[in-house]
Amino acid sequence: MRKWGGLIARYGARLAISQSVEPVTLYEGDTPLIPAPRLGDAVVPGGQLFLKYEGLNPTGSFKDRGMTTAITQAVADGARSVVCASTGNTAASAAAYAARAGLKCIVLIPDGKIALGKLAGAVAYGARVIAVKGSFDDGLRMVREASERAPVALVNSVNPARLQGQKTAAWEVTEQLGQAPDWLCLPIGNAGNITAYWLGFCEDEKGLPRLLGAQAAGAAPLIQGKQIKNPETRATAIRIGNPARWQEAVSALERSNGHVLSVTDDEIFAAYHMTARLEGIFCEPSSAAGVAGLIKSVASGKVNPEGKRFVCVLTGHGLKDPDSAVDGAERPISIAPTTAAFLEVLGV
Ligand code: AN7
Repeated sequence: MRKWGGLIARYGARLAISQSVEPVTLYEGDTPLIPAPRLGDAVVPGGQLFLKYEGLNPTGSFKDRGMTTAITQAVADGARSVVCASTGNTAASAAAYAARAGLKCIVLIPDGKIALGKLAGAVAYGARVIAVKGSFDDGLRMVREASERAPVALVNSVNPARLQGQKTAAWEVTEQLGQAPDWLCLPIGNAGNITAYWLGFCEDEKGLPRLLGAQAAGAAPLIQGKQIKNPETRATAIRIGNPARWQEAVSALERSNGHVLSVTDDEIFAAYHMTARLEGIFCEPSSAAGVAGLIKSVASGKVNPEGKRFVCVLTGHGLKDPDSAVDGAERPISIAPTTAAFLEVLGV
């Protein structure tokens, strides 16, 4: 029987965190890299497309990779409480790992701007959830300042232990594909994940992909070259106007000879539906931003797909955001409980 004990058990000293305590783990990581031939035909003709399905982590997003290391480090440091600001997934993940470790968890979310499945997670795992009348960026400023004055550990990706866990996704991609892909495509919000992937690929020394980063058009500080005061997008996970790891992201994009662009909400949702309907893989809208960015880059000629291998990172599960899935979709028709009524629907 193959044993999986989570990321810290697997990678040990390759993760620069304290090794002095038992890992706090929910057996995160080891997510599948799924070939996507039908989506690939549509998106990268002449190339090959794979989806790294991070929605299959224990709380439904890639955040669990960084949370096993951040919460383990917090325990090693003697913390009793952890805090974060979050557009939702970090909150749910922090809440789960804090519960696992017996720590208190307090999360700040932007009031009214978080998907239902993420709020449900944070509440279910017993976090104290506080809604801020402002953006994620306001929340992050508040927890940064508060964690300097109060005895609480900050577990946002400004915490270096987070990147230590998240970089493992790059190692898995290279191992699963047999080599690094030509392009790795992902959404950019607070820019922790792109920073962590680049760190992982560089440390691994098994080849470097070019990075393709996508931001939502209404929350695209990297493309506009300035902070966005009131970021707006229906992809609420990446509704961020002042990314904490902005400089690291810019540097990773440059060094990888990558490409960064913005995609509209309509483009994000088109990619979201294509991924689900062509491959049966349901991700949340923000995750589809990476796919949308790839579609747009191929269409504009920035990326030539011929003979190339592409990995799109699907950062979160579609069930995180049920409203986005059903909004605007046709409602199920309602019929009498008879076979005759059903046959009529079938047109027989
Ligand atoms: C599904 O949970 O920032 O660029 O507070 O949930 O590393 O921020 C989430 C971000 C992409 C962007 N996809 O990653 C939070 C939060 C999903 C996300 C991102 C997020 P980063």
